[in-house]
Amino acid sequence: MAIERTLSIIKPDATERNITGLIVARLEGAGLRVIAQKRVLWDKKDAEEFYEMHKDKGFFEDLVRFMTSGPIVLQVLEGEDAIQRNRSVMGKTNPAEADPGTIRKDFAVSMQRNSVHGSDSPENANREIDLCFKKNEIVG
Ligand code: FUP
Repeated sequence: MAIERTLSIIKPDATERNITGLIVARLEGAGLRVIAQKRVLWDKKDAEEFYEMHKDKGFFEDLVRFMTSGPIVLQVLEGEDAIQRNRSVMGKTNPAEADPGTIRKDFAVSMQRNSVHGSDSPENANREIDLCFKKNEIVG
């Protein structure tokens, strides 16, 4: 398996409930290494640019409002098969459909307040990492 990097976000519903450490423990327990991390507050433009692939969807405005409603934690995760590995530990988008033991099953509140984001392809991982981090913020 190739060593990959992926972009992870701990969303406002999780920072609000003070469970970022619990989520990082799940990621690390799944064999992923946090090689960059920062807590930020996105403005509307940041969220719209990050989620631009969803701009025509009915949920876009609500998603942007939610993602700017409080602090988020941006991370670059590294590990074997990191993109798929992170998606597996996250669980399905809708927590009601997520498998037992996944982050979304155990922590998410709803489809929107679903605690974490993870890149879904190598192309999106590169794009999202470049959007969120400068090269010198990724320190291994
Ligand atoms: P995921 O890759 O699992 O984060 O899911 P998507 O890229 O399909 O969706 C991005 C975010 O939009 C989700 F995390 C939550 C939100 N969303 C909704 O609020 N309603 C929907 O019907 C679909 C997605």
